[in-house]
Amino acid sequence: MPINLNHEAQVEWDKYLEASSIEEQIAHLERFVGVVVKHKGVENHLRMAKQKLKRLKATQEKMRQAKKGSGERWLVPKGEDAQIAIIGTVNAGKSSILNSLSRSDSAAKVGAYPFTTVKPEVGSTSARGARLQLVELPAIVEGSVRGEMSGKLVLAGIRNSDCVILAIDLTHNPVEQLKLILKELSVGKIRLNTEKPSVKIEKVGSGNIQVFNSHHYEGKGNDEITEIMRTKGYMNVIVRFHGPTTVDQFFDALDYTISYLPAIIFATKGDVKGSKLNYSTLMEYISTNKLPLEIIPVSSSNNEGFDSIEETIFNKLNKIRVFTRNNVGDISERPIILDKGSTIENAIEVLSKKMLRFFRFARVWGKSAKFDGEKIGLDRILEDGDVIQVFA
Ligand SMILES: Nc1nc2c(ncn2[C@@H]2O[C@H](COP(=O)(O)OP(=O)(O)O)[C@@H](O)[C@H]2O)c(=O)[nH]1
Ligand SMILES: [Mg+2]
Repeated sequence: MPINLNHEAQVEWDKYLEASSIEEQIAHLERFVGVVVKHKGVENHLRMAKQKLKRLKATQEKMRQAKKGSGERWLVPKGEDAQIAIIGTVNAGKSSILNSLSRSDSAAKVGAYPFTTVKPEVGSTSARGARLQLVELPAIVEGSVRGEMSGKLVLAGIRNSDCVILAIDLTHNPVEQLKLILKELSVGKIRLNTEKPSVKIEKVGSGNIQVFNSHHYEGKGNDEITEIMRTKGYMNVIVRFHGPTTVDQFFDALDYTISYLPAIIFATKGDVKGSKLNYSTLMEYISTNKLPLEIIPVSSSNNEGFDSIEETIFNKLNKIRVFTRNNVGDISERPIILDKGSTIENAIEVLSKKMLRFFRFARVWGKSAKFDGEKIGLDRILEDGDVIQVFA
């Protein structure tokens, strides 16, 4: 053990040697690399530490993959442009929604008794060419987050999706169902229709905790920010606020395990007597509590409320559909699916990387075009429904 380490680095090194788990070893090695004062005498030591760190991280990743393979066996792999999870309490009408939305014949069986769905049921539909995979997950119950009724897998299934349909049964206690689901999801670190906090955190080698734009922070200022970061174990980081941030949002920003997902409530069984009253009770609860949730009333029995619902779902995804046109003017049936704000360069990357190398110009029709067939370069931002033709 070299004796020319600075005190802080020595402490971290000792803790690394005593650590009992791979996570702890990684944490202390990372801190060691961050705090060590560099000079010729420690060069070899530092190199060795970095190599160990690399190996430990590789091992950790392997363990993580192995766990995924065994623990979450029934996660439905994403096979389409987007995956939509249908969730709700027992008998809420999830399978019926899946059936009403699905275009395939292999739709789910609907049972008139609880606990029908013990593993996901899968269907599919499309929204102007974009393929939506529908996954009905087993019911959410009190204690899902602790693992009741395969709850851990249900939550993993939700996190794996791109959008959530929340089935709420209008024939009894809709507010209780919503509260239960939101509680389980909140403890399970899933946030619905919530923007990610406007905070960027960047780990750096040294320099303690540096805060920028703290006027956006709605708590008690710089000292509080630094204090919170310290108690969470952060040492050398740059914290940058990009917009208004409450204390709760700041805590969320420090937690990388939180999932943010778009969601829509489907209020089911609207044909049943008494459902209208329950519907207004639910609406009132949502508006009084300013919940960022919209409700679509549906009836699977009467097939009501499902008109152009695929468009509504697609619009929640923050994605755009871009169609391609060939040299004889035919337009593709299937669009390329891109994140909102994508450019024509992003579209071509999906089509063919080779094409990008030989790109000369493109033409565009649709919302982003100033006129039909406008000639554009790589940086044009595309809009949903645009048609492009690429010349290479
Ligand atoms: N009247 C009526 N009954 C419905 C409707 N949707 C579902 N149900 C009934 O509610 C029960 C549970 O439906 P299901 O879709 O299996 O719920 P899941 O357990 O959430 O999948 C079944 O008896 C369905 O026939 C609806 O729109 N109207
Ligand atoms: Mg079901």
